Amino acid sequence: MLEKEDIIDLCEKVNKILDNEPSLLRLDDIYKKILVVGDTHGDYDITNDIVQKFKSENYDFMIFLGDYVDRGEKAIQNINFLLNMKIMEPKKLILLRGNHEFPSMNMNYGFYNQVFAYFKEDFEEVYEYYKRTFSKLPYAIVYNNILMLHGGIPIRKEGESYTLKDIANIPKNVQTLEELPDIAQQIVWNDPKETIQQDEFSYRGIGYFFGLKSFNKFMTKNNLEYLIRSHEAFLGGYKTFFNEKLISLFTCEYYRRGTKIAEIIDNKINVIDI
Ligand SMILES: [Mn+2]
Repeated sequence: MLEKEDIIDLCEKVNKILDNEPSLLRLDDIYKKILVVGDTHGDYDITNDIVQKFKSENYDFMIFLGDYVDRGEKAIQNINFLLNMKIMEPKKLILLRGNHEFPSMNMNYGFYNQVFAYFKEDFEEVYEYYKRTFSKLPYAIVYNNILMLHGGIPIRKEGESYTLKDIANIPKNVQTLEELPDIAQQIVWNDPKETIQQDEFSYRGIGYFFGLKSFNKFMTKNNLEYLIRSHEAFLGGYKTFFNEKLISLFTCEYYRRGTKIAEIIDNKINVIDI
């Protein structure tokens, strides 16, 4: 049985680690064997399977692309397990922020209610700790010519593309979606779309769809070749876009559309089963 004090202790320990991580991380190429994981949305069982695979097959590094809570039933277990892993392996695990690591989402998609059901009279205090920890998660990571983030590349409506430096300059500790700068909102919400060239407003009501031209412009400007992202549940657990330069992964069972992860070995990306 978890107590309020356990969550406070867990979050405070993780916060100390996350406070040293910038909004944009750069992964050293001394790491040769990397796992990349899409949305897990409270699917603790699959997260556990992935961590076992990571250990038994001697991967060097593991990146989760966000959306740890909401939707699935075991969200408290899932996030606690990942935060514990982060404390044990701070240099081998990166947890990026997804669009569900925000209070307005948690209030509507399950996590807030799960925290209430479990912690009863302590729930507000417990939720405050999770909320603060979520605000310290980084937004993106670069490994050689591969960029990884939750939703999509950010679109600048006028002038030049955003740069990696702009991503690096996103302030940390912003707790709500409403206070988040546009570039960071887009990173956690945007989606690729093959049938447009540039970009258009998203049906989601927040963020944009981006097409091939906008994608190429951003990638060229930043000397990048591949983008690995999550955020959408495609049949089979993954989908590629833009001549296979964008790989979209989804890793939880919630929608029953299939689960996939990716491995990067010697800078080559393979989509694999889990
Ligand atoms: Mn998402």
